[in-house]
Amino acid sequence: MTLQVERPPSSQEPKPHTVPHQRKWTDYFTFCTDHKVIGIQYLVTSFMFSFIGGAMAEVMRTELATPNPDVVQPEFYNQLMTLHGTIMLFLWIIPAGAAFANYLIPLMIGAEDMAFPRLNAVAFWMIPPGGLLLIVSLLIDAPQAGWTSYPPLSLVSGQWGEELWILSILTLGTSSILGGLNFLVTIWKMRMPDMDVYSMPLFCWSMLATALLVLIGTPVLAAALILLSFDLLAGTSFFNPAGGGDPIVYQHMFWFYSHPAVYIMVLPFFGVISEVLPVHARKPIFGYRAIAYSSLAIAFLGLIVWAHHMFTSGTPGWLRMFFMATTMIIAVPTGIKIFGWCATLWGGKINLNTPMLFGIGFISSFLIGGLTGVMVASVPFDIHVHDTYFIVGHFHYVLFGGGILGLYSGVYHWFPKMSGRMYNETLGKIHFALTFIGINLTFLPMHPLGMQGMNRRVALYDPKFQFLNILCTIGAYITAVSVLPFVVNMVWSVFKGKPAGRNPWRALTMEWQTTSPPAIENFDEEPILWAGPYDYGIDTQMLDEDQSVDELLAQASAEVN
Ligand code: HEM
Ligand SMILES: [Cu+2]
Repeated sequence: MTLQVERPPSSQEPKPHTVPHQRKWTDYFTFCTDHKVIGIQYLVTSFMFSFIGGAMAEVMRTELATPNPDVVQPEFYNQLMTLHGTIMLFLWIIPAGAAFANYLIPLMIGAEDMAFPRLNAVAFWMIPPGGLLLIVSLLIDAPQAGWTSYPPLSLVSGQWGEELWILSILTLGTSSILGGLNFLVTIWKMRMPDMDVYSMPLFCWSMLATALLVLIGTPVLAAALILLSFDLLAGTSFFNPAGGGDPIVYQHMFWFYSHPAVYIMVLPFFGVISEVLPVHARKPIFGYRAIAYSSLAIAFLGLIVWAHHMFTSGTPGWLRMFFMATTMIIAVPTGIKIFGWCATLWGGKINLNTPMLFGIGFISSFLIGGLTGVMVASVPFDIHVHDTYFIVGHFHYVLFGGGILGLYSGVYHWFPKMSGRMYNETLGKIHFALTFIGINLTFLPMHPLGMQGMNRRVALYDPKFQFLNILCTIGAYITAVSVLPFVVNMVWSVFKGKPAGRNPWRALTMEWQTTSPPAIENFDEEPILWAGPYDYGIDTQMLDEDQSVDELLAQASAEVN
């Protein structure tokens, strides 16, 4: 079924180049409006922050290797815990999703740039100062109330650290809203003339759903944080029970954003996986429309389940039943996706290269996180494991499995496109093996720990939990070491990797039709849509030599439909 797909001959003359063909390296440090530069700026910046957030995790895990606070003091542990969570979410995984969206969406839909290129650059340039506010807080007085910043704790645990945290999240949230707006308009308005929504790659569908969530959810978080800021600085009592305020209202507003935020974090990578698997299994994606619609279904359901984070916050029983049921229903569209991915692999000519290994690792880890998610959606079980390590294990499987492994898969898959060179396959496989062993060793033992009652967000614990904690810590060290082959591979290959050519994977989506890396104006010739994004198996070589492009197009589209 596989074939060598080549771009059909074009009748159009190449466009004359009025601007230089490629970017200079210095452009990456400027307010550049090219979506490809911005995509790479997002990607590199987010990885820089991941090293900081990751180092914090390693210090925490070192502290947790023993039951006593002998490495860091409890107060500093709380600060590390808060900053680690915040950095990993708001400065790694969310910007990394935006990185792919920026780089890929215009290329995938045959556009020259995003709808609002300047706004795009503004959105990126809000991230470094947003991150800096957090890092600076370490020098003054870092926040300690966790990434959720629940009042009243956040109102009594250090004013300036908390305020810097709020300012940081407001900055990063604004960046995210501007980005989301841009993705939405770009996907809707900038598609090349013949591309209807059903010939759009699935990554675009997943970004459509993500952008909707960002636009609906993030402003609510911003409102909550502004009110919290008033309580903190101006002595109001929106959430402060001491002055008659209601801290539960904060929880509602916070989770109205933060539950959907889980999907803001993982949906882009669901999209990435839907691109990677068919290419490296040489098969059309199974259930294109089902996967496309399931992104929208996940987005919708994601917006109505927030109070499952509040089962133990005094939520009345009848209301808990509603949130329990709707939460469990999310398993349906998620299951549809997982089923579609597995069916795509089924009987495919699977090439077990690095993007594919991370893709399969993604499916298995996300499955574990999803299953423990259904467990905690059940009210009685959640009451038992609330605020224990079971939760920490669960959400790290979701975020590492559903997020970071998908991110790595995408990084390797599009590395040839972005850099014009191939990465080293052996180093890639070592990276995968260490990461996969590392994260499972770190996060699997957390489930029994939580069931036995080990509290989360604490630096000290009962000595009977030590053995499993040592396993977690060893796993965390292995995960840390796994970053080395990755960084070496990326840096070395950017300069020395062997040239990749336009389309090393013989993929069918539009971004592979142009040079690697793409020229400044993306396509040197007007791109043409001559097959659906996943039409592996349609043999374009059988078309006659003397056919015109129009005939070719007509025939190709007849075969697609
Ligand atoms: C080597 C990898 C990692 C290790 C060893 C690690 C370790 C930890 C530890 C020890 C905690 C504190 C748990 C507690 O005291 O309750 C924690 C919390 C957290 N981690 Fe990670 N983590 C890792 C990767 C990640 C990633 C990739 C993400 C997200 C993309 C993430 C997001 C979070 C969040 C949101 C929290 C909760 C913070 C809070 O409760 O305020 N972590 N992690
Ligand atoms: Cu949730």
